[in-house]
Amino acid sequence: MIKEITTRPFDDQKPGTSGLRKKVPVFQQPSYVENFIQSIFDSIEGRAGQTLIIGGDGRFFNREVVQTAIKMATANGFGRLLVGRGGLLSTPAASNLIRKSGAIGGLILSASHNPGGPKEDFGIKFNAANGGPAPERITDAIFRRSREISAYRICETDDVDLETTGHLTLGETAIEIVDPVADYAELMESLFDFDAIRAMVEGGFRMVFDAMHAVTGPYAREIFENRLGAPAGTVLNGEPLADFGGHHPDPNLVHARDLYELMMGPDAPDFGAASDGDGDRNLIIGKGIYVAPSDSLAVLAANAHLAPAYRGGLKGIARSMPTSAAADRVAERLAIPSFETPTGWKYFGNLLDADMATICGEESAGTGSNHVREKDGIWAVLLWLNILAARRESVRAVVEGHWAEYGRNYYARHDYEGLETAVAERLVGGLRERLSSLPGTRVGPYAVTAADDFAYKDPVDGSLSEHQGIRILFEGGSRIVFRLSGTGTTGATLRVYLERYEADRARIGLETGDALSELVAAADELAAIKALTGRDRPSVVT
Ligand code: VG1
Ligand code: CO
Repeated sequence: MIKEITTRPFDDQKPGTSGLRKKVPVFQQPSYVENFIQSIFDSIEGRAGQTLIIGGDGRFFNREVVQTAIKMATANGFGRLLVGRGGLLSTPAASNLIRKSGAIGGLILSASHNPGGPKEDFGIKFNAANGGPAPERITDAIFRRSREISAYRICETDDVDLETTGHLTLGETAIEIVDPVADYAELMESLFDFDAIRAMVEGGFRMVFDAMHAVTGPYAREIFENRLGAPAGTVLNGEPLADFGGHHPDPNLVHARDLYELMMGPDAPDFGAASDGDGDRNLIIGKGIYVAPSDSLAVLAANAHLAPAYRGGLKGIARSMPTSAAADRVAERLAIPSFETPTGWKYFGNLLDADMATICGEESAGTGSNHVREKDGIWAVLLWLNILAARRESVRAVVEGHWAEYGRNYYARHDYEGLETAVAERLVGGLRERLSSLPGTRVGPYAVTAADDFAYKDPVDGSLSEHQGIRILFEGGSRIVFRLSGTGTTGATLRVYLERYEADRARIGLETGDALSELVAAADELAAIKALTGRDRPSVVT
């Protein structure tokens, strides 16, 4: 029943920031999925007899690809497969299962915050034995393999029943259909003071969690409603749907607008949160106050010692380069190292494995710790809840207290989506050419102190990652970063990251838009965004 099927390579299977993401019809081409999965398997040394985790975020095409992955893993000699019931596993839950079961890796089927449906996005990501996204060395090998592949192996058999937990065997391979939530919920209970959070909830603290019809619904219900005693209905949009109810499962102020309006309204609950398609991002909104992800990272790091798992302190804090420097100020105060990595969680893996960093974060609403090797939406919500329970203060009081103590890094990201690739590349290329001439010049009120194309040398394995974004640094700690997205599926997305540091307590309460208006003008002056793209405003501001 194991067959070797002849195939021809595709030339576009290059993993981006987080796995291979394409439109569903691209993945539906004959043997497209099989080629990529075989290329992954061919890049895993010593896979014979090993354990592999398989699951995804439940989007359109998830079940079909789970079945293909099971049949191919069986034909490729894996000894044991752990598959989430219904084909579901959130990204952090998959990371946890890989670590807990001693698996050699896992296939996570997700396009994260991108929309789902027959004409929308799908994705496949490989995570390695540490539970983290495969490092560049492996994704490069997968891409190389995909360009020369000539055959794939698959077990021709009926589909496996994914709906009931239990054990079965296919050929030589043991398959377990596992409860996607149980191990993850247990891990969360081991990290946080659930008694204190429960007591806060029983004391009248009101929260809502918007699962955006994505994978976190079942996790959130089990953890917030069943284990922490929040009333039924705390979890909104809790049924995972193949098309996420027609929305983008992206927890930002555009796509989680209803939650935002609820939290800004007269009868707002104390705490609002949301997660994305695959459960690794988080949006945090207090009563009347949105918490920017970069601020959230800093606040979590500064207060992590209030949660049992981090009582002994942090080893270090890592942030992606475009993330604001607010977390660096916390690291400085704690006298621990801080790290600045390229965009994408894969760059945190070595720092976490080497115990050099404990908490990591990205401006794109991703925060996590050494408990797994992915960012983790529900973890971030629980750490916030644990901190609020310990401090007995509101989100607003905690955040404003943080600004008063450390100063405020005003921050926004402007995305220009769906640009022509050539135009976006010309814009970034133009900046790159002018980098060396910028220091010493002024842009509006800002004096440029440095400008570079960010490169990162991994302090653990010495690997070098170049061209990770254009940085223009100004006197006083403000800066603008330009980079192109590596997760989109149509055209190019330009991301412009704006940051202004304000130490003066009298000026930490401005509206973000007002605080950054001169920087926005400076970004256009530097990169000629309007002239080159013809856009007079960004598609999304977060
Ligand atoms: C985006 C974010 C990045 C994040 C990545 C994957 O990448 O900017 O911070 O790690 O998505 O997150 P890019 O290349 O489009 O800027 V997820 O939740 O989409 O897996
Ligand atoms: Co995600």
